[in-house]
Amino acid sequence: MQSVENIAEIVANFNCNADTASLRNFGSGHINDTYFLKNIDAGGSDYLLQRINHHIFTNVAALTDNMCLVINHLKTKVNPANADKEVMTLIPGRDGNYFYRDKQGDYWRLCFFLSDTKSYDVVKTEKQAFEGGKAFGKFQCMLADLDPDVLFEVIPDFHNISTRLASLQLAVNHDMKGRAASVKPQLDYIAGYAETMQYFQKPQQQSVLPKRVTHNDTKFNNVLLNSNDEAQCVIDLDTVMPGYVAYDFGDAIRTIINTTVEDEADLDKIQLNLPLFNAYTKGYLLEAGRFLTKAEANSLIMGVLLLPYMQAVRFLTDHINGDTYFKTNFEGHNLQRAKAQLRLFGMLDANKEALHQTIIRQMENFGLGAKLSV
Ligand code: GN1
Ligand code: MG
Repeated sequence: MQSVENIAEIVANFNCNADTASLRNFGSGHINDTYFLKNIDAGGSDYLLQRINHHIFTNVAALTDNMCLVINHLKTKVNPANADKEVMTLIPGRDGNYFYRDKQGDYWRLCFFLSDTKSYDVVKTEKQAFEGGKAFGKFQCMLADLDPDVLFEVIPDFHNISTRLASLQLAVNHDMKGRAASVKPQLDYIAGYAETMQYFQKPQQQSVLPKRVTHNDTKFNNVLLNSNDEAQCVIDLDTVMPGYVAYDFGDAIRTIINTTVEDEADLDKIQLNLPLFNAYTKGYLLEAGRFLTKAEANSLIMGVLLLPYMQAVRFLTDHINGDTYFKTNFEGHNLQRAKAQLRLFGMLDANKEALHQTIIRQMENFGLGAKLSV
């Protein structure tokens, strides 16, 4: 485990009852470091401690303001009796801030751990997928009346594929590690779809698609299900900022429809699980159908294609740059991730008509076609 030598200093700065001896690694994030801490009092709530990667999240104060705004808004929308179970709760530091900067310059936050919850890297059942869809749909729905302009853009152009492609080209031009030539097949493949994938950057789309408060990291493991596999809480609010709903739909589908993990080495194991796609879409539209416009509903399929494509571009860029952004477990990990995401993208692209029809059919099942505002 990566040691936290100054754990006593950090914990002393939060109003908490954490047992520092119980510290252990938690979760599988690629950016922040997350730790679990037990409560000293048996029966008291346990904690999650996170070191916020301030090389990537360069304005931790503004990011924290975003999180607080969103958390407070969500807590007004859920049943007050369950608010602390359905919405994450940040614990203030002794100075009243919801983060603490230690003597080494690292940034930390603490929140309550939600007991009896589960998260899944790979979805197994239609119930899990349906509940995940409901959770992310409800999340968007509860935030639909929050003005996105009040939120700080935590990472500018986060889901702007034009910018991501430009960063890939820059990495190739610099070729710091001499890796560009060996990934020519992947670069050529990406280039072949560059024009089509810039759909959300086109003025005709931007003029009809509303910017909303979106999560921007809707991997399935960012929704906590309870012990009965029912949706309980959406977590990882670092990247909550203005965006298009199709980004969140697409990123969730990227992890749900894939029969295997994001970084699968054996590309033939990557298959599309269509019943899970159907179930997620059903759960999502059940909630998001309350506010989606017709243009947004029609754009969902482009999100499904874009997110794995963009993820491949990002992983490949990091591989060429020498693995400076995403945490890696072995040499070539980012390349393996990029190849897996490209295989997934290819399969989604080949099935896009059928997937789009599924979305339309689900909308009609709920009578949403008529209800959608234009
Ligand atoms: C990163 O750290 P984690 O796993 O929550 C990344 C996401 C990617 C994801 C890929 C700030 O999220 O954008 O989709 O890895 N977060 C950031 O698994 O770049
Ligand atoms: Mg994240």
